[in-house]
Amino acid sequence: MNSIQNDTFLRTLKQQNTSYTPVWMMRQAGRYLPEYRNTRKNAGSFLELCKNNDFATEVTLQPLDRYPYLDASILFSDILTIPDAMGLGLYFVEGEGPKFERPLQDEKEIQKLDIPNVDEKLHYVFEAVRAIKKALNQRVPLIGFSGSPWTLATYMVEGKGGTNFLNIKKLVYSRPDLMSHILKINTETVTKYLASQIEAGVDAVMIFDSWGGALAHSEYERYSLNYMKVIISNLNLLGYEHIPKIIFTKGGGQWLEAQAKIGASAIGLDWQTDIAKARRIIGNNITLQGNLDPAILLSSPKAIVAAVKKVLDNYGYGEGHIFNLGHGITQFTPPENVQCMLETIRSYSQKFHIE
Ligand code: 1CP
Repeated sequence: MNSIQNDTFLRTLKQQNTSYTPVWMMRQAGRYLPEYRNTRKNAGSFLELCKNNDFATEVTLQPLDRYPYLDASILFSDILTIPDAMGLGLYFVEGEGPKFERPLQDEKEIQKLDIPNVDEKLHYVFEAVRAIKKALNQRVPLIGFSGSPWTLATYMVEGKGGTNFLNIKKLVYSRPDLMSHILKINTETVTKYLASQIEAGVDAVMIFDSWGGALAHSEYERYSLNYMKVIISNLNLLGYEHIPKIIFTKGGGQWLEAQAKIGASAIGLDWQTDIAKARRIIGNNITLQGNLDPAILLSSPKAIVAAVKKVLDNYGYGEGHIFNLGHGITQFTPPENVQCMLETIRSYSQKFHIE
């Protein structure tokens, strides 16, 4: 049962025929949009935007209202809602990004870490999904998401973003037992979190492994990929085989063979990865999502048109490509440059879909 009006994104996740390449952008609701900054001011804080259904719905729909050529929406929330629900105390300092009041700093705290009551502590997320689905009125699909167990752990141990990951890597190399305790708890929690988002109505889920690329080559599968694999298997066992699952490891372009084996419907690529080579490695049974450098959107329409065409040319003919940025859109992006990117994708991509 799928009565979504624009199902191009969902069809591409199943490698089915479409007449153009669908697109959405990581962080498409955010600070580059004046209407977002305005709503955020009214809400008072970022967390209030996430916790209040009306605000979360408003900002989720803002990019879709501005850009009719977007083919998917993404739940407005954050990956850090999970450690917050675990009691770590998420807060934001203006201009400094997210922080935790109680990061995991010693063995005792790590041993005490437990799976939270997701439906109770994160009910505001599932309510937001229901409210957004209603407001979307089947225009485009809604993507639900979570951080990967490893990426969540980086924030839980480091206590904030923007570090060089030395605390967590010390734990990896000196106390793998404690590391695996955290990752197992995160895996159970993420499974439950995504299952409840699906029950609330999301049409696809994405696991953001934003910091998987911080791991050494020899440690990526053990500390990040394998736990994403467990989440996908768990969701399938719970009866959600039909829900497409996207994984994205930032800095993960050298591990594509391994990523292709965990049962994901799509693999996200950052801008450092060659999408043509990725397609040769992965084949045509898994969709690729990406991978324009978000910094190109700071340049001129001429440069943007050329760069967008290059990504589409490099993927080449046939189905199975969802256009996206290689990471989140930056807050300094002029909104009209996004329009230029979207128009180019819509017009130029059609030739790649003629049977
Ligand atoms: O208004 C503000 O000041 C808040 C900025 C902001 C926004 C708009 C944060 C804080 N989170 C979000 C929303 C958000 N975060 C979305 C929703 C909507 C959308 O895409 O349109 C999503 C999917 C996320 C996911 C997220 N949060 C990730 C994974 C994706 C990625 O970018 O790698 C990560 C790593 C976070 C942590 C986080 N939350 C916020 C910030 C600034 C950060 C990054 C912190 C760091 O530097 O490590």
